[in-house]
Amino acid sequence: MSFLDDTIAAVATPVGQGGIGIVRISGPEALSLADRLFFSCKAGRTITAAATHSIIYGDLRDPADGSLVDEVLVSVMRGPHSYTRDDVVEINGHGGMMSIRRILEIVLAQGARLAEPGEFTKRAFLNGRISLTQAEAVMDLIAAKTDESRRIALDQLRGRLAERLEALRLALIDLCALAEAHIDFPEDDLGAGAWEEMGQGLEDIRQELGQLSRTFDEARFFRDGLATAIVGRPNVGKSSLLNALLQQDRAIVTDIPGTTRDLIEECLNISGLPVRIMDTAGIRSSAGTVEQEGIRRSLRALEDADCILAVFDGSMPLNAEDHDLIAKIVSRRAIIVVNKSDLDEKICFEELLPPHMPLVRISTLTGEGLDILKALIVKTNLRNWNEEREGVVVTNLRQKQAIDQAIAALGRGGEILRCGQPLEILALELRDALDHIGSITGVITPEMILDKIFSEFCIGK
Ligand SMILES: Nc1nc2c(ncn2[C@@H]2O[C@H](COP(=O)(O)OP(=O)(O)OP(=O)(O)O)[C@@H](O)[C@H]2O)c(=O)[nH]1
Ligand SMILES: [Mg+2]
Repeated sequence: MSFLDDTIAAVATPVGQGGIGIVRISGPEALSLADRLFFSCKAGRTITAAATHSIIYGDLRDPADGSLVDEVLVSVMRGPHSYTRDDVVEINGHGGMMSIRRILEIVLAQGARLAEPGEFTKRAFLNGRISLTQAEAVMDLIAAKTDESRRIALDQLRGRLAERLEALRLALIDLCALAEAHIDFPEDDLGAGAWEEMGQGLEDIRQELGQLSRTFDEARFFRDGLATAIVGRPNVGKSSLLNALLQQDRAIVTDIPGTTRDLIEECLNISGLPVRIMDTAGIRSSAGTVEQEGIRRSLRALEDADCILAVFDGSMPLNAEDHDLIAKIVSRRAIIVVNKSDLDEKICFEELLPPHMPLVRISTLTGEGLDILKALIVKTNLRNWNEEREGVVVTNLRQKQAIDQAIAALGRGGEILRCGQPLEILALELRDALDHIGSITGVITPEMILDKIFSEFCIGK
């Protein structure tokens, strides 16, 4: 449930020690509530009387006993020119965990309700300041792992996706109105040309949505990261590869096969592409209970990965386990990594491995080939990105699914037109497509979905 008429508060800065800590308050009581705690050194200076977008300095005291809680700067932003469009007060205190918690306590004791995760942004959306895609972009911006991810989130925050979708929605409303007018006044003959035009209009919108939907294939990596699993039989150098890519001694490396037991996941920035790289337990058949569980996790990581780095030991001939791995990855997006290039190569890998797969020779020991591998990870996974990155892209699964549902409804609508079926059925499909597009920007989005979206936000945002 969303309440819009009460006053909410939360700590807006990260937990821990910092130069300052901020308690944010939003709602009709924000100014008067903060005033009961605030004492300016200049007599008579109050938050309620302060100009909007001003900052005032003073003491914060607990009204219960008059004790000093902190020295603060208070920012005053009156609605509608604020983040939530309600009155907003931000209390900037010294950034210690105890003192900022104490400030929140006395704010809550004055009657503010502790904000739910994302509730400030939810209010900005419900009060009509931003669209739902913009609200989602706020979270993406906060979570952005690379500069390119930040740029994409910012683009969405500025409303580019919402604008594009709104234009398509308005075009669709026109078509819908035309169909519905003809249902109401069938005697007004529109002529064959009008129906053709309508069919074309539908198709144009469907094509544009299709183009948007396709950008998700690659754009999603910038939001969620490219899930990349390093797999291979024991001792080929998977953990050494993880360490070399991270340039840190993260995973244990030994010459004993079966060293890694658990998944190790780390984040890597390769030319702006956020990569979630996973080191896995070496896959083999003879293994003890603990290792078997590790191998089960390796196989699952292999299944779920967007991209697989299949590692082989270049100094050894291929064995049965290597061949098993090749069978598992042959139809997947994978890069063959032949490691230990500092040693003599025993076989010709090009002849034994699937020819369609990119292959790179590396040595985690000398660092040879690592740059080529990184470039290959980008090239294999971002095939269309150069053309797509300047346009509007979709990074969020919820948005992509709604677009696909709209595309399906428009496809059915086109078919109905072509077969000359009743316009009532066409109008239903068009309404369906409209609902799906509207749900993306939040023109119509069920409360349940809103709750789910905002619950993934952090507290205080
Ligand atoms: N000569 C040479 N040895 C390497 C290279 N990379 C790894 N090794 C050695 O290979 C052995 C195994 O390395 P790991 O990184 O632990 O191999 P792994 O694939 O993670 O092994 P498991 O965790 O058991 O599956 C260690 O002794 C490494 O020092 C390389 O490029 N050249
Ligand atoms: Mg290992």
